[in-house]
Amino acid sequence: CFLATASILAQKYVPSPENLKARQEFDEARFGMFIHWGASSVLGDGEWVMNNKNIKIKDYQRLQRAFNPVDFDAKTWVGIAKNAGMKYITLITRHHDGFSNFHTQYSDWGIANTPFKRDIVKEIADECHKQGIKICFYYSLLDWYRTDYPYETGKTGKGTGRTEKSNYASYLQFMKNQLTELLTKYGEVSTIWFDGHWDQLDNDHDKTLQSKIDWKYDEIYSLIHKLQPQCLIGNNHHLLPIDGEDFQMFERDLPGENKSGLSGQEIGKLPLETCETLNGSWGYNIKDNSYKTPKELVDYLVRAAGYGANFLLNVGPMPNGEIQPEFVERLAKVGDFMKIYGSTIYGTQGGFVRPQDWGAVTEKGNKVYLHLLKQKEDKWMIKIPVAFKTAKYFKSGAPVKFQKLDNNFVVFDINPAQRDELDTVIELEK
Ligand code: JFZ
Repeated sequence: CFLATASILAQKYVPSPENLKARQEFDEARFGMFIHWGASSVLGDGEWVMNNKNIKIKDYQRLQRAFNPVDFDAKTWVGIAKNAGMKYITLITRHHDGFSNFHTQYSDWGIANTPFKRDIVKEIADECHKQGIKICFYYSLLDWYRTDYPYETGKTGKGTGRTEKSNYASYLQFMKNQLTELLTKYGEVSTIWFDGHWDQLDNDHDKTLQSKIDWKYDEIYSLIHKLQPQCLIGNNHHLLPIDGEDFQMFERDLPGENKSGLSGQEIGKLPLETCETLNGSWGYNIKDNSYKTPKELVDYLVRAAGYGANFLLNVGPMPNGEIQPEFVERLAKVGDFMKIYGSTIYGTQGGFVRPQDWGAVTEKGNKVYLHLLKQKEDKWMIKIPVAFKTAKYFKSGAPVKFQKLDNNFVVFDINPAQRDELDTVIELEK
């Protein structure tokens, strides 16, 4: 009876008015830059290298002397994101190797003790605020470095040479301390992006949140919302949103497609975000040349928008502090696309039909945008269950010939000269 009362008293999260406004702004942004960068970048073998190569903590620590990104310039990075049409940056503040990319009072394992010394999180956050783009922080729940992280129950990090037993109370306090730093010393933070929950799952396909430890999300989330009520919380747990979260993310998957084979890909009611890599890696990887083409990137962005989701596109900068030219070039091409077509993507909602093989639909106010990504026929029939008065090519404004048939079917006569190799957009006016 006491327990029942206690659980009734446990408060359900009620987002503040600032938070609801921030959700709406986030839901209008549609395109952001993910940045995986830190000590692991030095090895050029991805951000999982410590775990994958079973590098012991005492050996991995040597990266602290080696990480010296002398060519790093926050202004250049933020400029690259803005030029690509991105509205926010989600930066790794601390990944699974536990290395803090910011000045922290709670650990010696971080950027402050490299030859570089500078607080790159501060420099990027300040530059984002200056250039008017939002800054978001990725923060790993999983830690391969600290002895108090419950690695005995986790799946990864076992080869890293730890001897002490975990102590979750101590680890939780550490995370709270660092999150407090991140939310009090870096100005307005738009989202906190958690990752690592899956390290403690009993069963990857169990949607009941059966984690081997109680992460105490209620305590972590309420701390964040107390420090910055507008800050949106997301968690890469591949489950339906947990109480206290403000957006739902889909790693390497479009909402509802479940192509990654991960569990829990149902769509909840919160703003959506999907993330993908520009080549095949999150962290800098010198062997990875599988760059996505501008066309593939535009397809992904438009299809995400067709689901009503943001696209968080990742770059893994080099250890010297530069973003490699192959990334910069491709992002610039997407930026050229967004300069023309941005208004058919920003601030839109998913359209009357989910993305299809031929492309996707977005809507805004009295406008419906048909994005013909793969459609090749000049006579094109589609069912459009909304009444519309006019149809024109978005780019040129030229009218599109069409004929309305029964049952909402419409046949468009596509003029080949009006096609755009990336995305032919037809604007319907309701
Ligand atoms: C995680 C990280 O491990 C990775 O390094 C990167 O930061 C990415 C964005 O997120 O990757 C995951 C997370 C979850 C699963 C797989 C990879 N999962 O649930 O199978």
